Order: sequence, then structure tokens, then C-alpha cells
Amino acid sequence: MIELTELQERISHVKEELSAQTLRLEDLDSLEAFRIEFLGRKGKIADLFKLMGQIDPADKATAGKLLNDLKREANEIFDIRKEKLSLSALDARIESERIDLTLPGVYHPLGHKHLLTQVQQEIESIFLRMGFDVATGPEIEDEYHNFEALNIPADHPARDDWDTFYIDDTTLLRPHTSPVQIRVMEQTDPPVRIICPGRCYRRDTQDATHSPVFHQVELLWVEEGLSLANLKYVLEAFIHEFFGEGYEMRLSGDFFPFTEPSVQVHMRAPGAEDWLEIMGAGMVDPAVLTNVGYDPDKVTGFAFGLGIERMAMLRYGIDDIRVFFGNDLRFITQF
Ligand code: FA5
Repeated sequence: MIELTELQERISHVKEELSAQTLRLEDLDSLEAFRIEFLGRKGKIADLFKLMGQIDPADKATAGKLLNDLKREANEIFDIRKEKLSLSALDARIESERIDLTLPGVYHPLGHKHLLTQVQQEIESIFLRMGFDVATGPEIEDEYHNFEALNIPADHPARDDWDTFYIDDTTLLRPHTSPVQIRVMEQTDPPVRIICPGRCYRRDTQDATHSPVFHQVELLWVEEGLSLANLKYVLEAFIHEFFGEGYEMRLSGDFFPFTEPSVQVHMRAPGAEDWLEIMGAGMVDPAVLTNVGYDPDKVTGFAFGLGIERMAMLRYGIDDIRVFFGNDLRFITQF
């Protein structure tokens, strides 16, 4: 048996310990140690509850009330401290993870499209707005599509105009984008309205206006009732859209086996003295239409092939084509 007074003494002893420990609660770890020491299953308060069995039944109600008060007091201390310490732990974390938004960032330079790509995409978007589709064809081409179907037979002297890199006896790197005309017409019934941008290869000696690798945009429109007047209109609309005011355009007679009549187009930048040839053009030769199974008595068409580098040179005042392929950042980053 335990006397009520003895239990009271032990309770006040634990209370003193509670107060002393409370003062030392500085962080969540010490709070957890506090909880185990007083409120845990084997803690000091649970130990006191175990003594209830040895209390005189007449004193049990009083003893129970005292013990419950002690337990409530310890729980309150725990709850209040827990809230306070959690907040200061959060504050400390926020402080330690603070980001200084005023620090200068790390610079990652971004690349951008090469001027030739920009110009090509701009030309595409002008013609897309006019209702043309964009077609593509192979850069490694066969003689039939590159020459024969374009009305240039094997021993025709005009083949010399396209001084070509051959891969084998009948395969070559295309010297112009005109074979794409044939490939599109072979697969489509008229009307046909396409442009075809792409890379071309010629055994041209490199100089200020010639490169062995360069880019063309081919245009082809075949439908009933088209004439040279339509070609001139499309050309002028395009040139005006691309260059704006002040550029002069000159058409003169030329010869291509696949167009009849044929013209070449020269342009001159505002204030410039020299004309620069930018494209060949003409009405699609009836023989070409026949080669792809079209009826030249029903449909007519026109086509052109323009040099993308030359367009860029005229617009940006670039006087040597070789800078496009030099990979010199001092040039590339200007555009
Ligand atoms: C042709 O290649 C014809 N296929 C164009 C054509 C298409 C005519 C449809 C009629 C109908 P030409 O060889 O003139 O034509 O070349 C056309 C344009 O390509 C030239 O005006 C020039 O702008 C560009 N070009 C030709 N060769 C080079 C080169 N070596 N370097 C840079 N640009 C070139």
C-alpha cells in the first residue's frame, strides 16, 4: 500500500522536474526527449499511474484527479512548445534556403538560324500566303529527272550549262531544283502550284557570286490559261514583298530547254550600279508537260528557279557569296 501523501510528494517531484526541463527545450530533438521522458509509455507519468493499484480505494478518486492534472499539464507544455519550436525550425529553414534573386545569372548563349535558313523560310512563307505548297525532292538525282524529262537529251550542248558532280554513270548531285518539277507533276494532276527550296551542287569555280554548293527555290504553277503575264505578276508581287521599295527588276530573254519562252531576272539594290542575276524563269515547255503525261493543249504553266544566296546578298548588301559558308561567327551573329 502507498499513502496518498507519498504519491503527492512524488507528483510534486515530477512537477519540479517538468518545470526544470521545460526551460531547456530548445529544439524539436529535445522536445522529443522530453515527450519520451514524461509522456512515453514507460515515462515518469505512466510510472506514477502504475501506483494507482496500491492506493487505498478511499483515496483513489483524489489520486486519479492529481495524476490526470499532472498529465494534462505535461501535455500542455508539450503542445505549446511543439508549435513554437516548429515555427522557429521553419523560419530557420526559410532563412537557410533563401535565394538571392539579385545575383547575376549564368549566361548561356543561344544559337539562331543561319541567314540562309531565315531567308529561305521567309521566301516559303511569302509563297505559302499566295497559295503555293512546299515540295521537296532528292539531292542525289537521276539523269532522267534532272535532264531528259526536262527536255535536255543526252548529247544536248545545254547539259554543259549544268556542270555536274556525277556519283555514277546515271546518278548525280542535282545542279538545280528543276527535277522536283518533274517529280511533283508525275504524281499530281493539274492544277499544280508548288515551290521547292533546296540545296544544289555545281562544278562552278568559286568566286564572289558562285559557290559549288548553293541553294535555289523552284516555283511551278500549271493550270489552264496561264500566260507570261501571270509569271510577271507573281514575280513582281514576290519581289515587292521580299525587298520592299526601291529595288529594280529587269527581265531579259534567255534560253532553257524546259521553258519557252525563257527569261532571266536581274535585280539591282537601291543606289547600286551593278545588276545581279537572281533567277531563270519561263513558260513550261510543252515537251516537258507531255513527258509527265499532261496535255499541253489544255494546260500551260510557268516556272522559275532563284538563287537564295543572291537574294540575301542583294537585301543585306553582302558582296561575296563565300561568307555564307565560312562559319565565321563575326558574320553569322550579325543576322
Ligand atoms: C537554273 O538552274 C534553272 N533550273 C532555273 C529555271 C527554273 C529556269 C525554272 C526556268 C524555269 P540557272 O543556272 O540560271 O538556272 O540558275 C538559277 C539561279 O541559281 C541563278 O540565277 C543564281 O541565282 C543561282 N545560281 C546558279 N548557280 C549558282 C552558283 N554556282 N552559286 C550561287 N548561285 C547560283
